[in-house]
Amino acid sequence: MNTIRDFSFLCIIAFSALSASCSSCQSQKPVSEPYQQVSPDFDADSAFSYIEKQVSFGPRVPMTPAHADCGDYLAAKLSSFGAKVIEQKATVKHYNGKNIEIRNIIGSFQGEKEKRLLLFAHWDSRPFADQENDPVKRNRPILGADDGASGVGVLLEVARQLQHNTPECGVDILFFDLEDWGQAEFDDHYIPGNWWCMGSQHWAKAPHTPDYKAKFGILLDMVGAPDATFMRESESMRYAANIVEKVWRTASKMGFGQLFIDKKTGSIYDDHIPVNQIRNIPCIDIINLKSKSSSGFASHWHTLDDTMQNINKSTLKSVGQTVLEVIFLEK
Ligand code: AHN
Ligand code: ZN
Repeated sequence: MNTIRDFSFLCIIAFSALSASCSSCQSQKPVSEPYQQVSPDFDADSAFSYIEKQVSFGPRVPMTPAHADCGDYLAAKLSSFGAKVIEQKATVKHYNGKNIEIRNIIGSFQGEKEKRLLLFAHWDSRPFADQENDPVKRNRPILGADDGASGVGVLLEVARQLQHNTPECGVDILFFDLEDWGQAEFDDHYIPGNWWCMGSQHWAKAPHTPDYKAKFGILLDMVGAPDATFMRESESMRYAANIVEKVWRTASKMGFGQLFIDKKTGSIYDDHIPVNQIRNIPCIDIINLKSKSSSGFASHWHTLDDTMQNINKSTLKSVGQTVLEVIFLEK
């Protein structure tokens, strides 16, 4: 590998070129970053405000007014960015025997393009904080600033950028519903079934356009924490190792290697699984995993601490800029 040598070589070239052309203008700083970004600048303040807005509705538990209002906000926002919005509504049977009305929200850019990329996140939030020890606390719904709203907030900012900047590929941004109503850990009776990711399971069986295809997909789940670490998740590696490679390499080139770590982790059942297995679209999951915690997730996961306190602009920037760059590099 000549990477380090090539890197310093490029730095020297860049620096000498700059000093030569800029000998009289003292105000300009020398640029030592050799990587030439092709994507527009991702605005982390903007992404942060979209997360705040979702959280301001309260917990977005399906079949509640806060959920309905937030859904309206997300659809209106995508539409305001010039996306063609389709809402997929359905009723699914849940483990508690109840029928739950779900709403997957899709915003498409350049719908006529055959080559498409799929970006997705879940927009619902968990009805109970079952990682809390206190029985009173664990029955309360979580705010899901990180678990849910962060991925959606980053993708809304991506959508805002796509309003004024046009990549080669068409882009579909998909907000899945009912990801996070898997059976509570405090439930005594385990009911066999696939109760996580029900919105994506539904969509994968019946996509919003018949026979929907995309070159590949990227799922963002819990991408806001200050100390986030993104590792190469096993199912992403199984179905889409080349996409993991592309995304992690891009992140590292852009200087985000601290977060996008070169390490493989175990499997997560997340929205990328139905999309991989049922739709055969190679998909990866960018998800904050913690190898030292017993759950494998961050300490605020499925607790009442999943609030704006755990959202960090620098993490949002790393993820958002990486995703934008991958989109704009794709031909
Ligand atoms: C399971 O815990 C089985 N899957 C994690 C998917 C998830 C929940 N992502 C966010 N919340
Ligand atoms: Zn969750």
